[in-house]
Amino acid sequence: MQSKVHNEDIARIFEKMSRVLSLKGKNRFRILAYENAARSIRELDEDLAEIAAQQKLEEIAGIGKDLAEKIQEALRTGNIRACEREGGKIPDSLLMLFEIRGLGPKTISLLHKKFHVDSLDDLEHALASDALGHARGFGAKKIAALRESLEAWTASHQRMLLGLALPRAEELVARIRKLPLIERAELAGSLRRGRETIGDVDLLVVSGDSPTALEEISRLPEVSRVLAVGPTRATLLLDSIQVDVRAVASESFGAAMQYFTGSKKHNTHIRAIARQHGLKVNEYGVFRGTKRLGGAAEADVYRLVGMPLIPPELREDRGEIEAALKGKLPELVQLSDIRGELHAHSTYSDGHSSMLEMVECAAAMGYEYIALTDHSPSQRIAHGLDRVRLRKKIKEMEKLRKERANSRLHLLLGAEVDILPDGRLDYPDDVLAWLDVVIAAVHANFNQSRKQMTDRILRAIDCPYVNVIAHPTARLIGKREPVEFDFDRIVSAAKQAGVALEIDGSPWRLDLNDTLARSAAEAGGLLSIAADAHSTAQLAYLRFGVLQARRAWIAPASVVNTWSWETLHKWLTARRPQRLGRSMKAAG
Ligand code: DGT
Ligand code: CA
Ligand code: CA
Repeated sequence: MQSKVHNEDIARIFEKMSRVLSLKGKNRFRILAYENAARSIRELDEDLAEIAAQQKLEEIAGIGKDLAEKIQEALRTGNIRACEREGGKIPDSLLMLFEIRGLGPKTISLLHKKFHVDSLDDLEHALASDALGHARGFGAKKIAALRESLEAWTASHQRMLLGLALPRAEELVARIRKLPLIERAELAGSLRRGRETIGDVDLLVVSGDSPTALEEISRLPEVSRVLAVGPTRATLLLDSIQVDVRAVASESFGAAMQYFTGSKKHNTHIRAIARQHGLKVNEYGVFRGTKRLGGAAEADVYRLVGMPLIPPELREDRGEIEAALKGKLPELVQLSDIRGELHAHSTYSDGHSSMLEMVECAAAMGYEYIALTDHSPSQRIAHGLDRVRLRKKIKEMEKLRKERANSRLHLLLGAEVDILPDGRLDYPDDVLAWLDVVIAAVHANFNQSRKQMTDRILRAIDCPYVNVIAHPTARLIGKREPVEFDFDRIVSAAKQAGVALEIDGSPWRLDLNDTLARSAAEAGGLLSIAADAHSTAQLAYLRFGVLQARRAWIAPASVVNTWSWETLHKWLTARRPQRLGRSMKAAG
């Protein structure tokens, strides 16, 4: 039987096709069609198989009759014959060169034909030697830029985003738990600690018959390749995600969880403390000499070395062990503390779900409030709203409020407003006054000097309508470096003004990151944990924000969206001239 074909598999086939066609110098529109199809498949939240079953493939942006048929074929057979034929003898390793920023089809062709560059490794060698130096189009500057692109690519591709890996890993664990031979299955490693990127997934299982259980796990349809399988350990691939599965004995399960959750530095420190007590801690248990003192539960390990269980997100040896020994572990914010969402998009700007859909989903999640914060006009590609379209959105929101008068969910009219290069906001004050929630963000001109950027954000914080600075450093993990500014000054100004700094839960952002969020909270600043959702499904990104907040030692009290509606409402309106709700009439 054909194992399950994922959206990403099909997106890759189309992406490959666009690259093959461009290398061959084929028709630009065909190339674009495949490129667009790959992109729009990657943006889907629903399974292509489900969409196909409902005969709705052609409703996807960029998918016509021809591509819909190709998707059907891929879903049935796992590949597309026409694409394989077209790809023919072109090695995948050559196509990988398209991943490198600054390399297009012409340069790749040239590298291939003249310098026999067929892979990233070849490229690295070519860039290191001076072979290219004499060729046209390869000046010193270009070569330096390519070296940098290659390095960036390598760094980001050795690790994978938590937000993409965690749901896949959880799917696998859920499946494994259903196997009759499995008694327990849990995720460990950096994934359990909630690190923003992970090297591989670590998974522990307990079974009365480990060798057979591991064989069965290796044959699950989620598994795309088995790299190794033995009596106590299997190494598997879920697409490009590597999974280390280890079978452990029931009486060692807690010790193994402690060991394989890491981090290495945390464990080393714990073992040093154990030695001071004359104990030995390893993945099998806690021992005095040969006498085993415990290890079935993870808490055993911590108890025996004299401290309470330390939450996995803190286990980085950043002071958590000292805190635990003193009985001073922080109270950490939990997903269940979150009462609402202050950063979400609708189809008014670049979201994929309508306002109504977003609102219904937020209500189903049990939220007390949601702000729909579509973009301001400077974000043209994201369909930022001008006054006219903002008025239309306000009308629709008023209608929704009336229809849902009995719901406990408060609908807030928001906007994610660009902070322009000089620090002014992208809406004038009279428009800002229409809004219940203003989140301000840097979306362009990232390369300003540290001083310019600091002044720019300080000015935005000064604006009395601003409630939150969204994704303050504007980084995209592996793609865009954080912007530079005087973080301490921003934190202190935000604190003074009562402006929250965001922890954006989008897997590509996670911004503020754990260390910055921790120093903001330690300085007494307010934080907002947000999903930055562009669809109903993405409202769940909030959990990745919560994980970062926990890694940042953050307590619920400093997170504005753990507050009750009454408290939040007071905070939102504290700085501004008008009262909340008045805005509606003014805009009418
Ligand atoms: P990753 O996969 O790079 O994102 O990071 P981790 O922390 O998941 O590291 P990984 O997968 O190499 O190993 C999982 C955990 O197992 C790690 O956090 C600590 C533990 N561990 C693995 N190898 C060693 C080791 O040689 N010494 C010690 N003390 N612990 C180890
Ligand atoms: Ca790992
Ligand atoms: Ca591992």
